[in-house]
Amino acid sequence: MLRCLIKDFETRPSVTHLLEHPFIKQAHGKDSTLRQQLSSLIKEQQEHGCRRRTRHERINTRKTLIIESSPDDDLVNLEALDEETIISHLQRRYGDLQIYTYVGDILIALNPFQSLSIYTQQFSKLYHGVKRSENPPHIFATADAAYQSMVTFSKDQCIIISGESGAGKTESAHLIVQHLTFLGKANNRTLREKILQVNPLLEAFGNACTAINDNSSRFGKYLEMRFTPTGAVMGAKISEYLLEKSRVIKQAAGEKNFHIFYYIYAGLYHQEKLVKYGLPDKTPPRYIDSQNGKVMQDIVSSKLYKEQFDAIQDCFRIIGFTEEEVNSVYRILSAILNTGNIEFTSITSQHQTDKSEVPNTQALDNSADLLSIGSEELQEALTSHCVVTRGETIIRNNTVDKAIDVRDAMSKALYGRLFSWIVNRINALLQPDTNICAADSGMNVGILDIFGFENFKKNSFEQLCINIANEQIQFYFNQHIFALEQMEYQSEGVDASLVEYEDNRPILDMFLQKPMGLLSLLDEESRFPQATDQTLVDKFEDNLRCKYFWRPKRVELTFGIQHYAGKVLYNVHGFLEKNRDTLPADIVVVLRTSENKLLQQLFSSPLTKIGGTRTLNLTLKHPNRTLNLTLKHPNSPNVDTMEMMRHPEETTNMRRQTVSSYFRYSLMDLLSKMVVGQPHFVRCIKPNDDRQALRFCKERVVLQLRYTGILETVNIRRLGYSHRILFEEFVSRYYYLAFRAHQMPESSKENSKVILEKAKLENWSVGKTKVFLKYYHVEQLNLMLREVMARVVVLQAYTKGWLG
Ligand code: AD9
Ligand code: MG
Repeated sequence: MLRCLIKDFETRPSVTHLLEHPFIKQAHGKDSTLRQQLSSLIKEQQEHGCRRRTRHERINTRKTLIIESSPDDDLVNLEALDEETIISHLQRRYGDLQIYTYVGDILIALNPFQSLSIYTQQFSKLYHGVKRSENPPHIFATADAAYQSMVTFSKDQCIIISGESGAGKTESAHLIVQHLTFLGKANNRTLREKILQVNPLLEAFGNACTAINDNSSRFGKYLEMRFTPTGAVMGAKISEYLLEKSRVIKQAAGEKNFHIFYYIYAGLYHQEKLVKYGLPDKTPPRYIDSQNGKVMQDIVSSKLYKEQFDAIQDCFRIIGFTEEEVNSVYRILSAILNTGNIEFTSITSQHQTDKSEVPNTQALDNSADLLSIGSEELQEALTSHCVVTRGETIIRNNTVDKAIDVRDAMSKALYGRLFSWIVNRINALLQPDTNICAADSGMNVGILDIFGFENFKKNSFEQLCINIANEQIQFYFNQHIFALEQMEYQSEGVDASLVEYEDNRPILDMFLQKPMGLLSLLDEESRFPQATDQTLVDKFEDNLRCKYFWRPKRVELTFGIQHYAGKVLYNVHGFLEKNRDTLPADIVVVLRTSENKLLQQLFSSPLTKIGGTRTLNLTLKHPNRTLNLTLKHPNSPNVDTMEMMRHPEETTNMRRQTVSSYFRYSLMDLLSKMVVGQPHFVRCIKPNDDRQALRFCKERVVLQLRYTGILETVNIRRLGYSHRILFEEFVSRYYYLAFRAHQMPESSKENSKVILEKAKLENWSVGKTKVFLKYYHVEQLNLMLREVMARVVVLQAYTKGWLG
């Protein structure tokens, strides 16, 4: 028992829960060494917990860290709040390499486009359980705020990182995980190391070089880190969203395939194992050679790719994948590359027209061998298909074009399923250890890092999905910062100036509404075999009559959308096929015959059923805000069918599940995960489009500040109350600050005021049922509470005679 108490002291900054500890209540303990340990820990906590060293003391003791916090760390403290002042302020800070700035409790992160030495362990120590104003703004401070809030109030937290492509979301997510693993200092070092390997591994498979970002996330990721009630990290879980599978088979000019393909090709080349994996060593496989041969030299001569390959091997090993599993992964990746090299030619005979065949079977044989399936069966499934009419099965030939489509569909399916399998496997390997703590007694910090808003020269279905997801995140931000705020002030009769903001709900409705939203129209058109790109864009034009949609006059097959982040032109070429995302049943049947265990798993799921048409109501419940907001997206799929819908393309025998309906569901699923936690926002900003260090392009920054609502946020954070707590909760949480421990005062407005006055806070307000606080009040109250509690514990320890 004593040992457990000591662990609590070490891991948990707040000592509140210790008062309820049976050990404190009925002191007994025979082990004198442990008692001594406890007594010194209590003393230590007394020194560091009750009176932390001031900022100057710390700076003096750590001469290497020349860091200063100042009032202008927070835009809310600026005297003038006009756009020009805010921009100049951010520009000056950026010039001083102060890339982080607060807007109240929101963190703005300007991409430095250079390595900074502010993420070392020394900094981790500095941003650990201290008042935010003691240090300059930092991504670690946001992670620390989420962690402290989770531990103190035993509530789930959620860190939402947003910003356009290349703004720094993924880097920020890494840094948050790094700091959280530091804070959640589990005794289990291995677990910490495993968690740190997750991001690099997933990025190898899910990131790629685009025209905007060399390491662009091509999937959305929600990483939940799980902690014990005392704040020790105990596991992690990833949810992935909408991997851009089409990249496997084709990349836009100047872009590349997923990183892993280059890593594996370079790695196997240097290990002289290309032959073992059936890969050609003169010209690289077509899927990774978008520049017709030029890439070969880059891949094999790049030290980076080879090093990354070694690093990925380490990631697999540290996380706990078996050698057999890793080998299977390499075999499937090599099989995909070989599949891409399968060519078809057309043969016409008297009886059969437009039949395709594989003239050179080398790539086909390699692919079949790597997948442990029969080469002839694979060829059959690529060049023909079964049709069942009136109970009879007829075999029809595939044309060359059709065979190419089937080949590419197979590659995409293989990669998509492999990716999902890797995620599931990581989740299994990082599952919380229920020996440490019952699975349901832990708490989470979730970190959201999705693909950022994109606007290329040519935008397709993938950009549309990415940008809709960003609309949804922006909507969620608006709900928290503005809408809930305004509604609640009104209902509680609290005076606060209402702030105007750009509500993007109409745009989101235009996409998601049923039956006339853009995604529904796309689904409807995808069901007609005769539909073409032209009929699709005409359908959009006929039905989407709102100011956010337009059809440019002289540009064929194109439509424009006025997104919250700017205008984007989309080319509908290939929309229907991408949305249908069909994988012929013949291919599934062949792949299921594989002798490879991993492949069997990937294709073993039974044919899936489409989700129900129940309405999914989401309720935004902020821990401190009990006002509920219901987001209705009619006819969203039934929650229970979520797992079954992971692979929409298999629904051959039933109503077909399209990518867009799966995507719509994924968005709902993501939101439902996010709304259970208390949100913390990080807004990443890209200071220039040339990825240049220290270049601050005013126009680009202003634009991002405008469309993300940061300018309005400055106002509302200054004038408004970011925290509102029911009297009941407030009094029970903070009564120690004004009453004696045994008093248990009544949960009333009056007693809430007594506590606030006693704490000497200013500018708060009380409504009909709640206390309204500024973002900095909560921090001050918690710090005071921690100090008081530490004193109580020490006092009790003295009373029980442990320290005497
Ligand atoms: V995308 O939507 O996935 O295309 P992100 O994730 O917003 O995008 P990312 O984190 O990948 O952008 O950052 C782009 C590049 O900016 C990185 O590869 C780094 O070179 C650079 N970057 C971003 N943040 C930092 C940082 N804190 N320190 C140093 C950074 N470099
Ligand atoms: Mg990213």
